Amino acid sequence: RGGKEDSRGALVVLEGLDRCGKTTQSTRLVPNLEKLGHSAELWRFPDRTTSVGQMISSYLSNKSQLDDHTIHLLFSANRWEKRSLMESKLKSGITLVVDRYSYSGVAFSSAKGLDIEWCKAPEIGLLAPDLVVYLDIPPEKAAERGGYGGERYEQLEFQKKVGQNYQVLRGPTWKIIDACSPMEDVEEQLQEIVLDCVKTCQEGKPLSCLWS
Ligand code: Z5A
Repeated sequence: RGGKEDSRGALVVLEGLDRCGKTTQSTRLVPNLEKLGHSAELWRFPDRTTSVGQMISSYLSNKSQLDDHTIHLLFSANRWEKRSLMESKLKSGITLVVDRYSYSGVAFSSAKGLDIEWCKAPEIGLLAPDLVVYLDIPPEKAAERGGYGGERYEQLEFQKKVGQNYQVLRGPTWKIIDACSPMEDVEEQLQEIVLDCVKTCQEGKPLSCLWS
């Protein structure tokens, strides 16, 4: 393997606590990649546009109540419903920059007290990211940023537990960026790491599945 015929786009995931800057950075990264001649798309989970996504959105904005296990499985289903599209986009050479993925699923649900292995199980078989960039911010700092407190989960104690769970999930494909640095510095570091990953995927790195 590794020939030109195996060239593909990269699956890049941004993770981190609420308000760490994922939206800011992912919306800068995609046009930056395009300017450098790479095809790229911005995705985010939850994808609130699907019917499953609308159930999730209603739950997050406290308009509906769901059992913790049920909402966990809905978040997972929301990724499964996009899996085949994700694979075909990657194989057609498009790099996907994904704002939150399975790690959010596990870190948030296990912060409610659900067993971490139980939380990981429904994610098995989804595509494994080539790169996970964790935008690292202390929960207290994140809380100082605008708009905190509107949705479910946007509470300091809860975010602290989520941060601890993320640490447990860290693996060899993870890179950590200090999310308290100025936006432009984060942008520059992110671009450099991602370009490296895009190159490896163009050279034919095979796709793999979670949890690997
Ligand atoms: N969730 C789950 O439980 N299970 C799952 O499987 C998934 C998700 C996928 C909704 O996610 C919730 O769903 C989320 C996890 C859970 N709950 N929480 N918490 P979401 O992605 O839709 O929402 P979010 O995480 O709350 O994203 P956000 O509010 O959009 O935050 P962000 O994208 O990380 O940050 P931002 O909007 O780019 O920036 C926030 C503010 O900080 C803004 O004013 C910026 O101008 C400012 N900012 C950004 N960068 C900087 C720097 N470097 N310096 C200073 N200020 C900055």
